[in-house]
Amino acid sequence: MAGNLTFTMIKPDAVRGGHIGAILAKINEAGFRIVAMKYTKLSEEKAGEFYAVHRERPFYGELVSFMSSGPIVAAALEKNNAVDDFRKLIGATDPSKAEPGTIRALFAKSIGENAVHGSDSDENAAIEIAFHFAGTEMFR
Ligand code: IDP
Ligand code: MG
Repeated sequence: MAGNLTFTMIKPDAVRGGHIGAILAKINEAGFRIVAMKYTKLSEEKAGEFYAVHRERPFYGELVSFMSSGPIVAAALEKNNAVDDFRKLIGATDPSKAEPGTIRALFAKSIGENAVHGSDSDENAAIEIAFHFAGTEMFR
């Protein structure tokens, strides 16, 4: 059975662009409920840890420095089929390939600075939520 939680970050490019409110509105309109949220900044160390699975990729250094370049909004979201439905809402990693109307098509600048993160599996959603939030910070 598909899980009902996913994890997102509004990335530094979208925060700098003033898109926090518009992105949260799209998330709510699509039927996701915010169960945890914080406005925070990742240290280089924390960004490196979060993206450790991409350690061997050529863009890892760039990704870590981008993700620690400014504040982010981190949130846990609840909806039936949350992981897949959220990936549909955000669109492809490369905004030039993202479906019209998706968050990345609307707000992303490039394949690296692509406005939002979305978990890719129920297992990773649980890991990523636990990375950012204590149980006492979640309201389900
Ligand atoms: P996803 O965010 O759509 O799941 P992943 O392949 O998991 O995409 O990559 C994680 C993040 O790494 C992307 O969201 C993006 O910020 C960055 N990234 C992915 N591919 C590239 C690339 O080719 N160049 C620069 N950054 C990239
Ligand atoms: Mg990914």
